[in-house]
Amino acid sequence: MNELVTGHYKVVVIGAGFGGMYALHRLRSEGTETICFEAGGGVGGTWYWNRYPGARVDIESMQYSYSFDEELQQEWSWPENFSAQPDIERYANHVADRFGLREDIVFDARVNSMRFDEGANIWHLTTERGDEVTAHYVISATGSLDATNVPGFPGLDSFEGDWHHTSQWPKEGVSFDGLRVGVIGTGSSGVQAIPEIAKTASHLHVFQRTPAFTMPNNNQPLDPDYEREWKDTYAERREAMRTDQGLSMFPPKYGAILDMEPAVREAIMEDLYASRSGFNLLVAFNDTMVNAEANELLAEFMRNKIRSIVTDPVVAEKLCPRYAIGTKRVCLDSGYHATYNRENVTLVDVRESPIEEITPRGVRTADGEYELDILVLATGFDAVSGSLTRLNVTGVDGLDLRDKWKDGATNYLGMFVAGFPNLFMIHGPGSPGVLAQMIAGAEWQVQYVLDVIHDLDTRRVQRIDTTAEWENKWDAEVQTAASYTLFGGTDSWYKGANIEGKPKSFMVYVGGYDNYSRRCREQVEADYEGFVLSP
Ligand code: NA7
Repeated sequence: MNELVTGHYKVVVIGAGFGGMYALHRLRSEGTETICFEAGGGVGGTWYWNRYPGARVDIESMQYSYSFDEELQQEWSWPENFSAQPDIERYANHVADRFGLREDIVFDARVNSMRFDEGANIWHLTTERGDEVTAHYVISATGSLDATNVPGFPGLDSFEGDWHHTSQWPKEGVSFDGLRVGVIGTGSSGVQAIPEIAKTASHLHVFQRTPAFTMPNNNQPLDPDYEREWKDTYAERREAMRTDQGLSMFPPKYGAILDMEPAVREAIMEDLYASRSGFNLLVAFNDTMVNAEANELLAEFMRNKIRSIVTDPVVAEKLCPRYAIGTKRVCLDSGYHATYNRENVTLVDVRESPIEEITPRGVRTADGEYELDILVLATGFDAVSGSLTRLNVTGVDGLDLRDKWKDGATNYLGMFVAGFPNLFMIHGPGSPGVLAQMIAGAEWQVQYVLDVIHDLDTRRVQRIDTTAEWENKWDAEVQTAASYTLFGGTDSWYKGANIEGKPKSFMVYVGGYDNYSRRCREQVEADYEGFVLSP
């Protein structure tokens, strides 16, 4: 759709990633007047933007896909167990075409303001390219990892080579052939990109501030028998996922690691490390995320793996993370640590010698200047809340969402914000979002939001809001759930600690999707306890 859009819609959806596409599909199927604004030039959201080399999903593709349409899940074939970005983008495009979604998606249309009209109970939305619409309801499906974090390195603009952030990767690709490359950042994006870049760069310098725990994905082409097994029993498997804490299916759990004889636990860990996904290790035991001693057993097992792979013992120690495993997002990799055995790869510890500036010729740390032809920033995101605050949202009494959230992204049930009526967040702060299988989570939340909208229609309610009191109660539940785990002890993007000046408050509900979905339903069933409904 190219022409500028004006007019009134019952529901405006923001974002055509997996959450937004599903919301749009459901709304269109039931004949609701709706439209979707998408900042990118195509569908896929996070999977549209993050097209850096090596970008790959960390949940098996047979799971990380839509469950809402049996024909769709039967007809689609994934090439690998853990599909790469181009295949996930291809899938997103297939879904958009198959369900005719493009008709109602406005591409290259970044929403740049949203204002609530209290008299009329409608939202006014504008986009950067000039669309102006009103909507009774807004579903924001803007993603958890959307607002790019470019740290304010002095001198970045003076760099004479090209630089790219992994989440805004040029569509035409980037050649590293014979170039001196620098990568800053060793989270999931860096860990995935580094082995790929090292293959063709003349030299790669990796600027690491905090090493990541990363496990092998043991990726393989999808075995047709395995695919058949899944497809023959998709319905049961999806049902099992829906009742799982993380909306995922992992191999059986083994109980408490602390109760095990050393030889037994070593054998289990070795088995899982070599399994279809090393990630299985992270969820195998019921005490590793709640007990520091248990966590350390798993962490040390992983450190020993690094020591066994990386031949230079000094480099190996620098690559060993010291925080509790799992409290920062664990990465899944394809040969990450072995990359440091290559002649053309050098690890620079910028915790030891911080980056002082970017110069026209490269990166200067406290140790000296590293000359580079090209620079890659794998420095992450203003995660979870950043994609919402940058929409410029103004609620009741002219309240700016940025001001509202200056001390923390308070919300109710991870979907509602007091003073911002008729706005529903998909994967918002306070929901399990990034710690559950995100496509399944979006399907659940969209269903919930549509049920609420239907119910409001039946009750002839015009406006749904919540209160600061209930936001505080929900925040207490979110923080209490986190306090039973080791998450809170580490500075991570889960609690906003990666962005200077962002309030540190844990933004993800870690009590499990089973509890989360029950709590969301309970509050509606208790005659909308915690909500303010206005006729
Ligand atoms: P992450 O996980 O936030 O990683 C960003 C990395 O960049 C991390 O290693 C940071 O170190 C590093 N970083 C950030 N700012 C700086 C500065 N100023 N100097 C040096 N290093 C810096 O983002 P990703 O894109 O890798 O992954 C995001 C999610 O995508 C991931 O969790 C998966 O869910 C998929 P730090 O740890 O802050 O010391």
